[in-house]
Amino acid sequence: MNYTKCWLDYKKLPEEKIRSSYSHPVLLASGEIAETAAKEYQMAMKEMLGESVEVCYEIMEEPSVCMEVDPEYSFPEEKVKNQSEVILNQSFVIYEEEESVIISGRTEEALLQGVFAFLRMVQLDNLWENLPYCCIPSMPLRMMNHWDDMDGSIERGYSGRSFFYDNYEILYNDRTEMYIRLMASIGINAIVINNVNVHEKETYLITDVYLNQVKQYADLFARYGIKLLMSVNFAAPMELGDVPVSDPLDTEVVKWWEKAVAHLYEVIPNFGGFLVKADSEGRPGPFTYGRTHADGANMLAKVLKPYGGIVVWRCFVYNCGQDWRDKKTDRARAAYDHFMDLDGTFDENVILQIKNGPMDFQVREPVSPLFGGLKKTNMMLEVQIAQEYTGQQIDLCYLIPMWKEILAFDTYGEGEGTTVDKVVSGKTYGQTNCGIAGVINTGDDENWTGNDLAAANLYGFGRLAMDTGLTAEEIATEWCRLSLSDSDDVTEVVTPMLCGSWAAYEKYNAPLGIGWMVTPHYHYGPDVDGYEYDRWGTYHRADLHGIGVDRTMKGTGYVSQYNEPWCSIYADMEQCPEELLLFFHHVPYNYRLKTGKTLIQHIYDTHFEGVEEVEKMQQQWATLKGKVPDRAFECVEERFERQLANAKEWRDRVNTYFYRKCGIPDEKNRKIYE
Ligand code: GCV
Repeated sequence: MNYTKCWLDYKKLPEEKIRSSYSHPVLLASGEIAETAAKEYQMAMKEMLGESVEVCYEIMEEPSVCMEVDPEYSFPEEKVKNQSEVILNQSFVIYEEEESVIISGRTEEALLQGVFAFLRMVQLDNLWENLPYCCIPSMPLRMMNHWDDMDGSIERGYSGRSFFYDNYEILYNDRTEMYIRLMASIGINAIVINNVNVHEKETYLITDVYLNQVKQYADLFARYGIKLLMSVNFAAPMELGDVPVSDPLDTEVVKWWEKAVAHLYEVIPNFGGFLVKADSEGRPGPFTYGRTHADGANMLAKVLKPYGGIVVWRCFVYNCGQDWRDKKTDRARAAYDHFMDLDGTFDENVILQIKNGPMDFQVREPVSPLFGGLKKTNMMLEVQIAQEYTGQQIDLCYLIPMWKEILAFDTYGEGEGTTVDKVVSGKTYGQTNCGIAGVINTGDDENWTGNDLAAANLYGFGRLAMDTGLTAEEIATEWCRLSLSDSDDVTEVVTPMLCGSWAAYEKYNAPLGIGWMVTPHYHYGPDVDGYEYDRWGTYHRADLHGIGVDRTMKGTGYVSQYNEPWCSIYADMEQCPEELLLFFHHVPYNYRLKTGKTLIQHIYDTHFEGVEEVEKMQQQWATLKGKVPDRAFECVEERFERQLANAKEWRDRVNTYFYRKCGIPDEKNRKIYE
């Protein structure tokens, strides 16, 4: 085995923590997912008790752990209010009955989730204080997006190569099974197995060349209650068939898809659906034929509908051939401009997948205004677990605090309190085809995520999707105790380190929401003007007087895409949240921030502080030698060295850049290169 078990590396329980019921699992349910639940129980207990346990299929006299499916189970009144049947069918409860424990799920999928939760709590030693434990998942869909390419590379992958593909072959081995166990254990219920950028060769995934092997994945996923989905190329009828166009309203095109999908479901009856990146960064789409994204998505949706499939359609649509001289065209506006007018025109089995911000997973962005705009459309929030712009799993950047902020953002879509969390979970508008998707950060590295600490983001994504009420600290501590060490000495260092790492990263990165300033294409390390005169629409507009993009009504008008009061708040330099100041305004270097500091002094200070914070994290990590597994210790130690070098490079490049632009010296006379 050349991979770790991450948070499923169950440790032996101390004798005094073992209950006799643990040795007597009873399964009162049938079906392959229920069998998986029992198998997971056995595997975990073998480690935790140090001996194998037999599963019994009838009620026992002795105290037992009873796993059952009860479709009628009625959850407490206050918990089920406003919950859809879709969510309730994913819900479970764990309670004590005399000396036994009952794990009861409304469905087999829910039971499996209940068993994972039970095992987690036993391992964390907090089971009994939490009983009765009732879990009603926050998000109906909790989806992973892989950007794995079939040649075995991973677009924006920072932890080795794909464990799904190599050289246009599909891989299937014990690692695949470990992977799916990890996913199911954190509540994932849908996985897209290939990159959204589907190039010609990759389109063959939907053909007989690969379908039987894809079926093997789909069947494995299904045993864990997870649906398999696939990214498809909108021009597949042209690339694979002899149809001369991909016009969604062309009958030949529709027929091509109908045939392809009918065959797909013949081979894989439990197939989940398609993910589509269309008219974006060179990918084909309906625009070529003067059609809308609703025309494109609905065409596929109608074809998939008879089989129960869904279409997840990305809103990451913008002009990537922009002229930097043009100050009116604003990439930030693009998603809203393209999709807002289509609200209410998408079929029921279409979900729009919307990136958290209007640009592209920067260290700081405002929340996409589409979440406050769309009301009659199924929506899904897309976040990036893979740390493309947030340190590439070299630098530590625990992203749960960022995602928590995004989920808690009040869109005012239906007045005060319409948070993103409520919108994408379906609570505001009553949708059930909705939820959250994460671009996954895994690869075939031994520890799955390159940096061992980056696995906290993976774990946290799933836990948050199941329960958005969990705090970033709770998730960090849980992950640390399950994956690194249960000792307080370790969690007391690791939890605050994780929780402060996004803020530290932001300090030495591009300032106050302006984003970018990264090395083009690679997106690691600084290059302040790297994208400034390029075609991607990602400008900071720094000159000798100031920096930032005017997105007010005098500028690009982007602020108008927000509901009030955000529109007015963002438009006003004095009221605009400072962490987003340069996203919304072109600000003079001598502008005074709320701290009393000038903008330029703030930039200098935060860049020095960022490096100091990395040095501190590095020193703290050094104290854990011998307290966490050696392999993890060494891996993270080496990453911190690289992070420190990166932070210094960011500090010096950014500070020098601005010093050269404005000529204003650092008030504290620290070293700024000239
Ligand atoms: C998969 C950014 C990334 C691309 C990615 C794209 C997307 O532009 O740099 O690698 O492509 O986002 O989300 O589609």
